[in-house]
Amino acid sequence: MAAKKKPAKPFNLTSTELKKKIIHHLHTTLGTHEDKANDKAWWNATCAAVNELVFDQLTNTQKTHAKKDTRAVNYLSLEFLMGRLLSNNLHNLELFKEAQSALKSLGKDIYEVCEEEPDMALGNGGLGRLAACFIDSLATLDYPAIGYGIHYEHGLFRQEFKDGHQIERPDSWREYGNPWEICRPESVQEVPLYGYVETVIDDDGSMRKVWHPSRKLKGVPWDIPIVGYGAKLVNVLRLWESKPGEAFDWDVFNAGGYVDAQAEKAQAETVSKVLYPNDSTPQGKELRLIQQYFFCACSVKDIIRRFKRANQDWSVFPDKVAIQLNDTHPAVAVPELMRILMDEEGMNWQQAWEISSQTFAYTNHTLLPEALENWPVAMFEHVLPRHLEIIYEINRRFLENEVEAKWPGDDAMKRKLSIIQEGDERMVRMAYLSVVSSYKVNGVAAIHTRLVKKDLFPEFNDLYPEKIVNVTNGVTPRRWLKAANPELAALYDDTVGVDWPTNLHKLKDALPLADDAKFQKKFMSIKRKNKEKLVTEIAKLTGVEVSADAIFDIQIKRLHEYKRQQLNLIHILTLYRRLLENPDLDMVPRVFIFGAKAAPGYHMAKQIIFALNKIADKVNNDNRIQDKLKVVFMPNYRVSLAEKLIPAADVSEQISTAGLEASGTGNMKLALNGALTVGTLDGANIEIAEEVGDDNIFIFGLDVDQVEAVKTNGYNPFDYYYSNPELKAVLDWLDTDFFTPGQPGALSDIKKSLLDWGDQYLCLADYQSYCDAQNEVDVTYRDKKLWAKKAIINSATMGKFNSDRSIQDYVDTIWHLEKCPVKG
Ligand code: GL9
Repeated sequence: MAAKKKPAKPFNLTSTELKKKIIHHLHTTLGTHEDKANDKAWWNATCAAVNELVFDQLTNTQKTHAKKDTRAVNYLSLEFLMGRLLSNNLHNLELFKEAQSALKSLGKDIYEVCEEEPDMALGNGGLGRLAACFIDSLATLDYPAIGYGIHYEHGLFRQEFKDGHQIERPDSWREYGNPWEICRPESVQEVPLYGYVETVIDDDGSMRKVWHPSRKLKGVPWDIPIVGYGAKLVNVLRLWESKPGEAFDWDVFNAGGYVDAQAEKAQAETVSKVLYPNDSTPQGKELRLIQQYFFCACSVKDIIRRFKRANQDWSVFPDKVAIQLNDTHPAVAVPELMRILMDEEGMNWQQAWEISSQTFAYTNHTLLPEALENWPVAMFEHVLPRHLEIIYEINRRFLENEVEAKWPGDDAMKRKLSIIQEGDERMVRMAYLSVVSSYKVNGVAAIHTRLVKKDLFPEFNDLYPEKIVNVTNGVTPRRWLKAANPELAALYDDTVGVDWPTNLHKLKDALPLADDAKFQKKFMSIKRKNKEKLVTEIAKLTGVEVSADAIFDIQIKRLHEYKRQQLNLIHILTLYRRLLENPDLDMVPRVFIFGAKAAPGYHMAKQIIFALNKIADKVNNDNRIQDKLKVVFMPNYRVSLAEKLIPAADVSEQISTAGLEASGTGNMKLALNGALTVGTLDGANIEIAEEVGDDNIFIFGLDVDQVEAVKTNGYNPFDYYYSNPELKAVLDWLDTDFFTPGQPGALSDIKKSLLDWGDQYLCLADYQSYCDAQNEVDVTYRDKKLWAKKAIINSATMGKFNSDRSIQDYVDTIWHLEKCPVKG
C-alpha cells in the first residue's frame, strides 16, 4: 500500500530557518549564547521559536471568531491535565522533524531538550486528562471553544517513596516561569465573597436583592494557546489566578499594618495556590468551594463580556453560548449566571431561567456514591449567601411545579429529589442542581450512561426522558500515538497513509496485514524497541533490572480500591508462591509495572502502594525464581511518564469492579499502542471488546448484573477464602513478616480489607477468573505470531476512541456548533 502524498504543512519552515529562530531567541529572549546555554535554555529558546508561529495564529483565530461571532463552547473544568506542550505543539505544527534536525545540528537531542519541560499537572487523573484531549480535538476540528480553569501555583503533588511509603512533595511547575502562557491584565475580573443579602423595595413596589459582599478577590487570566493539529486554529485555555481585590486594605498597609495586609494578601492568593489531590472523594472544605466559585465567577463574567461585544439582545445568549460543566465541580456557575441576569441585568426569574437552562450542560464522570459533591448549607450560606437563595428558588420551583406535576402529593418523592438534602446537617446536592439546571446530561461510556439512567438519576430520567445522553470518551491520537510512539506512527504513515491522525478509522486499513509475517515483524520490533527504552528508564528511576524479553504487564491509573490494584497484587503473590514451590515452573517471564498516586488522606490506597513496594523488594531480589517475575512501581506517575510506559506495554490491566469505572481512557491509549487488555466488562472496556472482538481481549470476572446479584444475595468473602487453598495461602502470607522483616502485620490491612472488612470491591469473587485470564495471557504470548496478530488488531481497531469522535458526538447531540476555520 503506497503512502498518500502529504498535504501542505501549515508553516513551510525549513530546519535551517527554525534553527535561526532558536538561536535568535537563545540570544535575545534568554540572554545567553550557544557556548553557555544548558538544556533548559535550549528548551526555552525552542518554545519561544514555536510561540512566534503560535501567537500569530492565535491572534488570527481570535479576530476571525470575534468577527463571525459564531456559537462557541465554554468548557468549565477545575482540572486540565496538560502534561508537556513542546513536543505536542511541534507535532501539531508539523515541525517536529525540522526541530529535531535543527537541534541536532546544534549538538542537541530533541528528546533530551523536551525532558526539561515540567509537566503541567493541573489535574488528578482521567477527568482532567479528558479535558486536555478535548481542547486538542476542538481546535483540530475547527470548533470555537475556550477552556476555563484555575491557574494553580502547585499542580498535583510529586510522589516520592520512602521505605516503600508514598511521600507527597509540592509540585512547582512554573517556579521559573512558563513560556506557553500569556498574562492578560486587561481582562481581570472581580470576585465577591461572603457578606449578606439585602432586600430592597423600590418606589414602584418591586423587590430587588442586593448582595453586599464583605471581600473581593481579583481573577487574573493566563492564556495558554491550544494548537490544533495542522495549526489552522489556535484556541485558548484561560486559567484564573487569584489576587487580592481592589477592596484590599492598602490603608492598613500604609498605616503600618504591613504584616496584616500581607497576611490578607496571602489569603487571597491562597485560592489558586494548590490543586486538591482528591480522586473521587471531595472534601467539604471552604477553600474548595471558594476555588469553584472563584473560577466560575471569573469565567461567567468573561463569557458575558465576550457575548456583549457583539450582541445587545440577551435572548440570543443560548444561541451563542454553550457552557459545559465538567462534572459538578463548576455547578455554582448556574446560580452565578442567574444572579447576574437578575441582580445586575434586571431580568425577572422567568427570563433569567429561560436563558440559563438553555445554556448549561453537565457531564457526569462517576457513579461512586462518595464522589457526589454535597456542600453543607451553612457553609454555602456563609460564603455565597445570594447563591444559596437562588438555589432555594430553583429547588422550590422544581419541586412545586415539576415534581408535583409528575408525582402529585408525593412528599417522599419531593424529599428524595430535593436539591437540598434534609437531615442533621442540611446539604446542597450539586449533582441534582446540575441535572435540574442543564438541558443535557451525559455519561462517558455506554454502560455508564445506562447506569446513570437506571441507578443514579432514575426519577430524573422519568421526568426528563430526553435529557440524559451518552458520549463515550476518547483520547487524542496526536499525543497518544504520533508523539508518544513515533516509530509506530511512521509505520502507519507508510501503511495506511498520513491522514490517520485526524481520521483514526484509517488504521483499519492495516488489518489485512495483521497476519502478514513481515508486517508483524515490523510492528513487534517497534514494540521491542519501546520496551528496551523503558528498561533503561526503569533502571534509572527504580534501580530494578528487567528484561525486554518478559511480558510487560502494566497498570497505570490513580490508586483506588475500586480499580483493584490489590487484585493484581494477590495474583502476583500467587505466581510468586508457585515459583517458590517449583522454581522450574514453565512460565513466560513477566514484569508487573505500576504507576499510581494515592490521595494523601486515603489510608488503604497508601497501604497498597506500600505493599507493592515491599513485594517488589522481595521478588526482585529473590535469586530462586530466576528473574521469571519482577515487580516495578514507577514513582511519580504523570502524563510524561505515561507517554513512555504506554508504547512499551504488552498487557493493559483494566480490572475495576464491573459498574464502577465510568469509562477509563488509559484502556484506550494502551490498546491503541498495541497492548492486549486484561479487563472486566466495565466502562469503555465493553466498547473496546466490541471493536477488537472477543478473541483479542482477555475478559474475566463478574459483569454488572452479576455484581448486583452477588451483592443482593449477601456476599461473603470468607466463602472464597476457605474454598480456595491458593487464595488462602496468599492472603495468610500478608499476615507474616515475610515481606516486611521484623514487622509482622505491616501488610495485614490488605488482608483485612479483603476479608474482615467485607471486600467491598469483590476482589475475591473475581480472583480465580482473573488468575485464569492471566494464565491465558501466558499461553497466548508463547505463540509469537498469534500475539502479534492480536496486538495489531487491537491497535488498528481503536478508531472509535479518537477524542475527535467524542467531540463530534458532543457537537451533534449537545453543543450544535458550526466549524469556524481560520485562514493562515
Ligand atoms: C473519571 C472516571 O473515574 C473515569 O472512568 C473516566 O474515564 C474519567 C473521564 O470521564 O472520569 N471520574 C473521576 O472523577 N475521575 C475519573 O478519572 N477521577 C479523576 O480524574 C482523578
